[in-house]
Amino acid sequence: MPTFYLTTPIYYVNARPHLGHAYTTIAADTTVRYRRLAGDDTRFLTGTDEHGDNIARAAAAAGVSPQAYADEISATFREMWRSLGISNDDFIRTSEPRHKKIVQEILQKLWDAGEIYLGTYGGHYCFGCERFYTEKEIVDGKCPDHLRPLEWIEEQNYFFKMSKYQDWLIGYIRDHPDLIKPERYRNEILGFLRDPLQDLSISRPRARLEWGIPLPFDDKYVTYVWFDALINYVSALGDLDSERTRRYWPHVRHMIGKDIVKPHAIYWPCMLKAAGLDVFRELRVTGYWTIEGQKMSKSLGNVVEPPTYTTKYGNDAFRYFLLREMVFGLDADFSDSAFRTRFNADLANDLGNLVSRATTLIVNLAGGKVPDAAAVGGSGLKEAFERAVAEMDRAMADYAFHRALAAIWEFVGAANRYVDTTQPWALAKQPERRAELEPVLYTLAESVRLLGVILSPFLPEAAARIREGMGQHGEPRLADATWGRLAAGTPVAKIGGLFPRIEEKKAAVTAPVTPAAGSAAVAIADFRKTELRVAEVVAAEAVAKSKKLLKLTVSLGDEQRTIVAGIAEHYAPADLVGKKVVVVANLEPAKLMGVESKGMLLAGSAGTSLAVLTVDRDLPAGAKVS
Ligand code: ME8
Repeated sequence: MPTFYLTTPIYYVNARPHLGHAYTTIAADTTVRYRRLAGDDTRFLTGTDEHGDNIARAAAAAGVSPQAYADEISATFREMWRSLGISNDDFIRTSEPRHKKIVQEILQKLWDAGEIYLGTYGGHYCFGCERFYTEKEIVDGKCPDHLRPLEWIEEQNYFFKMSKYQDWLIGYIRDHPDLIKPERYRNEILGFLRDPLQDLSISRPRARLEWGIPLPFDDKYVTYVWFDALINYVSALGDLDSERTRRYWPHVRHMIGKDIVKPHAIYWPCMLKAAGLDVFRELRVTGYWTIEGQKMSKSLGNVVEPPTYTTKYGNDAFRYFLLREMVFGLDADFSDSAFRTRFNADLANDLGNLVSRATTLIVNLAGGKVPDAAAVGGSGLKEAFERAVAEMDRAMADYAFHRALAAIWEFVGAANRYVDTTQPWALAKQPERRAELEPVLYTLAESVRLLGVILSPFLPEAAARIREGMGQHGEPRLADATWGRLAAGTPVAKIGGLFPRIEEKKAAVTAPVTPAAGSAAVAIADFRKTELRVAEVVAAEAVAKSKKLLKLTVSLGDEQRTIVAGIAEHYAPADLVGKKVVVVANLEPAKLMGVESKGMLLAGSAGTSLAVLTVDRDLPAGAKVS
């Protein structure tokens, strides 16, 4: 049985949990739930990072002890994950004795092995980041993150001999191409490693900072917060030689945000190597969320906390949006309008509608029992399902949640089209065609049952409701996601209201996309000059040096063309391949960033949202649009 141990960052207890923390934790939760569904032996860890200057100062400002302060905020995180349905096996706090013990054990080991020495350090220090900055990193004498002046500090400190691991680390990253992903972060780290690596100051004098773990070999010092925090991933498993450590440590993977790549990709492997522990298997780095195009920050007052959405629309809707909207590793934007659009289109219309229609038909036309029939061969749904599962599996190995969901939604779309074309309600009215009805209803029931299995990592609550309505008991397993397993006679209940549509406020609907007043009327004859056609995207790639443009190769049935479209900020190339889009086919060719475009892709936009026009039933590539 494969073993899979995944961790999130442990979050600082100086801020309440927000959308960014929630995203990383939800993405990790989805991954672990997927591995569990596949039958792996999994372990999932999250927790809080509680030591250091920042916390000590925040506690002082609040007039409480650092421990009391940490207790309170740590509990907020724990409670937030519980309410969001996060399935972590453990929650580690760095102020716990079990953590302190392992940190001290590792420090002692490194000290005994001569990996640590006492030296003098002087440098530009940012109290916000709790770290020294190199000359290169400083911007106008200020911390690039906090934009506050840095302070020059000189003190005796203990150093970890990190510099001696530079060549080893470069070699290790080169030999393990999958260690750090996406690629851009791996390149960033290899780029950083072109400059000499410094030794790492791993202590802070207690005279300046009390709130930390004392060094076991000199208690006038406490451990530097990163040296302390990173060890949580090990300490949470127990003693270094415990059965649990031996079982899970060789399979550890870390998911983090792009802000903390350096400590994870540089300090941490060197620390592990020096301590004689295996290096993690994977470091997976997520992009950052902006809010309506702006950085999320307390000072801007735009920090999104999950309950704003989850109490109104449910945990699953929030999860779905985050997982579907962000291309893993790239930045993405959160906006209220994008949330509503996805909710209504994907969850209410596509999924909710399918599940409600299918179960209602089975209840009304088959007495609420799965009919005794085989699935309809040749409906294409079995194949559509198998394609979706294969693509979902590939995508999940890449942590490409958006691709996994897009693949599942291809299947949802196919199932909805199947209802439209077979029209079971009409079949039921024609006695001579009743024999066709039962296989159709079986096919629909099977489609819905399977969604209850494969959606479970992404939409755990909705998937559980689907399974319950479809008479499925026990934990779902990926092995059950095999077409045709649904037993005749299984009771089916109507599953309505999974995702009730969000009714748009008038203002939002009437926000003019194209100003109606003042736009000139076009004669029909003129409009007819525009040749609109359905085109299938066969390949898509980014246009070099352009943030906005994608180069698409589309098929118009009897010919292929290149079309350049300004949609790179809204679609990943992989999302477009296979889509049937609408293009203007008789436009004069134009060169965009050096690439000749023969035609134009049609898309709608409102504010920061953009959606490519597709056809809602299958049409062959090349079909005329009028
Ligand atoms: O850095 N978009 O903790 P932290 C996406 N304690 N993710 C975001 C985000 C945003 N706008 N803002 C924060 C620490 N995150 C250390 C970690 S690990 C041994 C110690 C997420 O509370 C993202 O995962 O500042 C980022 O890496 C993490 O929160 C930072 O959390």
